[in-house]
Amino acid sequence: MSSNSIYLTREAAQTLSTEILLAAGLTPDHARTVTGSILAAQQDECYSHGLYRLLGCVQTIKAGKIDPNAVPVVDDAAPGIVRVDANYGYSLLAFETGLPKLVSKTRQQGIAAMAITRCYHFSALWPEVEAIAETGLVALAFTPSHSWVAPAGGTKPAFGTNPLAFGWPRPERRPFVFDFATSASARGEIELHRRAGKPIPIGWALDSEGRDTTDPTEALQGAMLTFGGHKGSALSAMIELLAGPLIGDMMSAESMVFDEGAGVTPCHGELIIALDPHSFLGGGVAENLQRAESLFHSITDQGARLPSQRRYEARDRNEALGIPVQAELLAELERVLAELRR
Ligand code: NDP
Ligand code: PYC
Repeated sequence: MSSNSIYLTREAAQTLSTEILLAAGLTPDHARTVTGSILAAQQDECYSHGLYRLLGCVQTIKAGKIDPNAVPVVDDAAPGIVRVDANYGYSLLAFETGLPKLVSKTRQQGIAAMAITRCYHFSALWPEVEAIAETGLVALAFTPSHSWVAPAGGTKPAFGTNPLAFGWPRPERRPFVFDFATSASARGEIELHRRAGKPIPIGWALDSEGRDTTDPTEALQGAMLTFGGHKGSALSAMIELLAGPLIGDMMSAESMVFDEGAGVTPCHGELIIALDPHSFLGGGVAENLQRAESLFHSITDQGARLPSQRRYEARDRNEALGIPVQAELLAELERVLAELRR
């Protein structure tokens, strides 16, 4: 939490987010699911996908491309596949609608996948893999975005920021979860640096001439870079393919064309894969999950931390304190709500 931040009660933050989204025109179900994701991110201090995203939601709804009334349609496509057509609404209601079928198919088959298609997607993926891992399943999630990221060795955008998230169930503990963009940073993180007037580290992006830059505005106009050079580049390509052609939806470059310069939240698909340890292991689940714990201990016992540890600590701290929000952002959101009501 930064020095110019204050705490809102959970109810106040929920009311503010819900009222903005309803006033912008979303249905109550979309407003509820979008608010759920945004507040989870804000409470866990994942600010690039927290309350600040409401500004992008309002801009996206005003631009008139998203269907604010979209009702997701579930298709039981195959024994191990559920498809959810978001019908050009936000991804989050589609995820909520398809999740019970994904979980039941995974328990029946041992492995199942959910393809969400034709969705507007702005959110962090960890709430999704964490929710699946909380049911005792292992989960992976992938999504493209807009082509903002250059391949390793190139200078022109070809990939999205393409996040990859993983969740693993732990006995008596919150799941082991990681979730990161395959670009060196999420685009939202660069936008937050721009808003704060702060430089970005070298290695995050190139300017439009293909030179290293620390200027967030130049970075947003140029090309972002993948993390880990060719490794992040290959993972990013994999995500384009898995959550694009494999499920019949747009890759990041196609989603950018579909945007027609509106500059709103990307529209594309998302792929979620779930695996049931019981089907793989029969009676040996407890013993094998215990073996996984020894891996986690080998990390933490030497003073390193697990991914999500910071997030879970923030969640617990803010459970008592409230939802942290920067004073300037809060004022901006209140102005946006007042304008929407005018
Ligand atoms: P980060 O680079 O901040 O990395 C996030 C992951 O790495 C978290 O799991 C984090 O755990 C873990 N981590 C960070 N530091 C350490 C450390 N020292 N030791 C161990 N683990 C560590 O995230 P990004 O900026 O790449 O992505 C942020 C978010 O943006 C993600 O939630 C992603 O889903 C979202 N995103 C969404 C997109 C979309 O199209 N919808 C596109 C791109 C990104 P912890 O949280 O505990 O710090
Ligand atoms: O931060 O890169 C990002 C992002 C893209 C779409 C949603 N978040």
